[in-house]
Amino acid sequence: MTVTISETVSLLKEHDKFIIITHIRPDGDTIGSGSALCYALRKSSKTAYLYNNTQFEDSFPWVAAPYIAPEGFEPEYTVAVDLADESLFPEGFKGKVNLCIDHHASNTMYAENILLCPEKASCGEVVMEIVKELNGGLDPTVADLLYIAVSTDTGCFLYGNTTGDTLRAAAELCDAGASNTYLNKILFRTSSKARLTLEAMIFSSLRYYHDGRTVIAIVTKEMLKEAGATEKDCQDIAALPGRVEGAFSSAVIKEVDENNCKISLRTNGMVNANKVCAKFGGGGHKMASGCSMNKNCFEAAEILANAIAEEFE
Ligand SMILES: [Mn+2]
Repeated sequence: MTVTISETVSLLKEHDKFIIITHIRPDGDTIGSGSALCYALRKSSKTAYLYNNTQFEDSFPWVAAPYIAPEGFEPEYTVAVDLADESLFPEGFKGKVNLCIDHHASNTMYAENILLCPEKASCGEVVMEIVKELNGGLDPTVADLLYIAVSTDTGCFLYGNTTGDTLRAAAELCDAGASNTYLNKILFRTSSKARLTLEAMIFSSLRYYHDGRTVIAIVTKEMLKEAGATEKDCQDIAALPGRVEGAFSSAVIKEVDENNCKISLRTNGMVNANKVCAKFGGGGHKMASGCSMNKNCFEAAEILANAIAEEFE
């Protein structure tokens, strides 16, 4: 059943012993939204915890830490945040979801009650409205958690999902005491040494095709080893080669093993990324798609560049 913000707040007031679940490969939105909701429920004298998502350690572990459920906690009411479908449930989670709070238009309506706001750039903006009604306002702690959610889902307000409403929500969080300068620095202007070493290696070995309109980066296992990079250091590397001026299409080809690689293709829309990747059994969206090839990375780069050229208008 679809519920409104007020009905969601009533459901939260009527129940207790909450467990809040976040999606697999958790991002700042699911973690910030879940932690903020947990904090707000505790502030209104409820018992609330975050389900112990085994992947919290890969993504802002310091945000979720104060809220993780102890072993043996027996919840009575389950809330999912920023979680569009059951295949994204965190590892080990079984059971039904009483309430889902989300902003993905693709939500499969798996929950008993759903508050869905697809017009919002982040789930954090939906949770913010709930917190205001539940607690009668925002305090600096919850404002920080919600700022993490809103800012990360919009790439620090750079992505196309950012609207005037998003910026107004962020402004309200700053007014409520969110440490925006500090959070922007640690979320968007700080990288591990391994990540920066890897970026330097990627930028210094870019391959240019079609007068620079196509830019391809190759990431081998050897490079990862040399940089000391783990999976965590590879987040969003697909966006790096597209920063080159004049690039219409950009790809990162990541070595899986000697004769197998994974490809992430991004375009400015002039080339249909989905069509290119479909040629190799992959797909996605017009401006961002992926596929695999049973080739070594260097062969794959040539094949991909040719496939992109076939799609030029
Ligand atoms: Mn989100």
